[in-house]
Amino acid sequence: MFAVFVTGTAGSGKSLLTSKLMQWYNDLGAYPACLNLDPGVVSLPYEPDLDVRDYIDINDLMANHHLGPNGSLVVASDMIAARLAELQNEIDVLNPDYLIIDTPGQIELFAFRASGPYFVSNLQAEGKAAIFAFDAAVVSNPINFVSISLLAASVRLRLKTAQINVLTKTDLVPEKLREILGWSSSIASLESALDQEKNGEYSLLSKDLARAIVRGGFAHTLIGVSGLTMSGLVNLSAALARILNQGEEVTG
Ligand SMILES: Nc1nc2c(ncn2[C@@H]2O[C@H](COP(=O)(O)OP(=O)(O)O)[C@@H](O)[C@H]2O)c(=O)[nH]1
Ligand SMILES: [Mg+2]
Repeated sequence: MFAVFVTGTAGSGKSLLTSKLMQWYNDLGAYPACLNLDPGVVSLPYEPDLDVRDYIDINDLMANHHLGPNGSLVVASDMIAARLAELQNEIDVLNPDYLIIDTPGQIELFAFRASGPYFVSNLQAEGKAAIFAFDAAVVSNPINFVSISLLAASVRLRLKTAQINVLTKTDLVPEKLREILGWSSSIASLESALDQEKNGEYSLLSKDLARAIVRGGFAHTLIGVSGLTMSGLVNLSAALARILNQGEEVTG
């Protein structure tokens, strides 16, 4: 089994991408399964095969521990690691080719508390990869692009696993798409976009950060995908196969 963690900021398209990866691998003839790790999610664009909400009930936490919605989400996230053994049993029974793991809406609950990195390192799988979603609607401005790139690098440092950076919602930015992808593959084009920013102080600061990200080896060409049209899924699954299985897709 190969495990794919789908991470990114709230609303960046993680859950829709999870559902499309399921569809993609099903269409290939492989056996994918999906795990929802978001204890607070109300509705999902897919039917999870495994669901942390079966183990942790946010409403119970709020009622029994006198917590508000945010406090209960924090406690719930911390409880996820404690339920890993039970989840692992359920995963082993299903024994899928690919386990697609949709992570909590708020990235800090997964990546920046203890339980997410614990879960990533202790889940038993033949290969593991993380996807980090760059929301095209957010990163169409070069300063935002640098800011989200920093967050992606930070998640990489926390999860300590191979990571693929993906540009989601490409269908929303048809005119800007080539330019945004260009920023991810060429520091010169990112710097020239930052030069055109009106605020000189933030332009300079962003350029320094962008260079540090490149120097640190955190900059990778983004793979553009759309959860609406499924464009780019072929490139994403090829990139995942390179990390997980020496380039081989599992086709059933
Ligand atoms: N146009 C478009 N909308 C998207 C795409 N991916 C997600 N969305 C929308 O963006 C919103 C947030 O997506 P969701 O998958 O729930 O994000 P999550 O919070 O990261 O799980 C939803 O309204 C989705 O329908 C995409 O590729 N294209
Ligand atoms: Mg979601």
